[in-house]
Amino acid sequence: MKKFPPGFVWGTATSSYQIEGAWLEGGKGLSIWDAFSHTPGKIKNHDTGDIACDHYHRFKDDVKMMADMGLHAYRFSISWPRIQPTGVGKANPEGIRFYSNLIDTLLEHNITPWITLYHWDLPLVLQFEHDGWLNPAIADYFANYAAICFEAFGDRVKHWITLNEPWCSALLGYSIGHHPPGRISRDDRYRAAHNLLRAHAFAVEKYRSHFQQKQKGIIGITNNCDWRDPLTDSDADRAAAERAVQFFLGWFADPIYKGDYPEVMREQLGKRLPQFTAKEQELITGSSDFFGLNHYSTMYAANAPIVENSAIADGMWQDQKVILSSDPSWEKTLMNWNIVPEGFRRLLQWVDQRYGSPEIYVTENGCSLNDTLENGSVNDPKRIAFFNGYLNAALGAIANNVKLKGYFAWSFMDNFEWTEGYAQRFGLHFVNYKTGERIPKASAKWFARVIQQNGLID
Ligand code: PNW
Repeated sequence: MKKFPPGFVWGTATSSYQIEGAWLEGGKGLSIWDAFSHTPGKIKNHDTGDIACDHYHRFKDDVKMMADMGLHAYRFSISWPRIQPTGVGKANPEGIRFYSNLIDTLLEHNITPWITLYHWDLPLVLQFEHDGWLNPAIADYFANYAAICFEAFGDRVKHWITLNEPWCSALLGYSIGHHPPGRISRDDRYRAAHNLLRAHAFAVEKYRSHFQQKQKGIIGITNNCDWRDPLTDSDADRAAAERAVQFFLGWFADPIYKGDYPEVMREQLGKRLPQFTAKEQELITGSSDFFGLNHYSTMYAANAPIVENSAIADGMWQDQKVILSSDPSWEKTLMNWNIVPEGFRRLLQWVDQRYGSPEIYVTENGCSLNDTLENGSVNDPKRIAFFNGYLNAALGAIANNVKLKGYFAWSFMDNFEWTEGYAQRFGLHFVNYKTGERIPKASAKWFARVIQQNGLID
């Protein structure tokens, strides 16, 4: 039988900047995404998150729709500048009130809140006065902000995620400049990543020493990783694929599960890779109660001893000595991401093996398609096939003893897809951005049925 084990957590996920809107309401400060999206040329069609899905005003209806789907859990993020408008100092009561109401509404509908503390919307003041993630002091600022949240919400919230995808923050923000602060640099990604990891560790330390015993929640981090399959069976390509995954996920998960960056990164990068102090190492080792994993796609990796003249010369692949490619037979999403469910199974098993069988929660997985509203409904068979394929792959991993405990579809509804603006639709619900109306897609009904059948899939 193709059935998920009892107790499996079924949820959907979103993030603050992508859905809330209300960018100047409720005493909120500006974030780096407010500034970036208002900078001409950065976002497709000049889209911004100013209004987005207007979730700030519509959250009660959204929670009702989640309840209609039978969701067990909802993963959302808190906008740091809604809580601390300048990133430091006293909490903004209106910000606290908004999330407090959201949490209460979820609990009234028996939906468990999973909170991400940082999904990329850094208070702008921390960027321009303090140099964002390049400043070591940010780890303390983040821990202080986290403590405000534990204090205000921890009586009702038992599932915490410190950071969403620090790989994206470091690489897209400080290496290729696609995300704010828009830096293009060879080494800043490693420095930003280092402070992201320190910030995570400091926040977890705060939770464990002041809140966890009383509040009895769990805390972890969510990392993202695409899978890398060797292009050929050669030893060199196999080693390249392994190296690529270590540079992707090992970069962030090795420090947490093993106390330091992967050996292969140290070998390739030498002094370019920062060092943890002994005290930091102690804090970071074992700093996640579960393994949060976001996964979207797969590519081939081939060994590339010299890639200085390569077309993919953003530096990251040069550091890895890897060249990526796709199989022409793979189907693609609207983001041009390859649909390869088998890669998901392999990744889950890789995590299981490398990190000693941790409990894994897939906190994002999904696809963007060219959805259209026709006669009041949205038919998205390709998304249903996507979920069906990836969930079957997940079942394959579970059959191999991987401790996968939950799955959050990305996303509850169409939303602001970063530099792509509203040109991408990842949602289970179609959003009409003119009227704000949400319409369940066929995939939402399919997903609801899976939950209703206690995790039985086709
Ligand atoms: C994730 N990549 O971003 C984010 O957590 C979401 O906010 C986002 O909407 C979703 O995935 C879809 O993009 C990613 O380049 C951005 O591998 C880039 C990558 C992966 C995830």
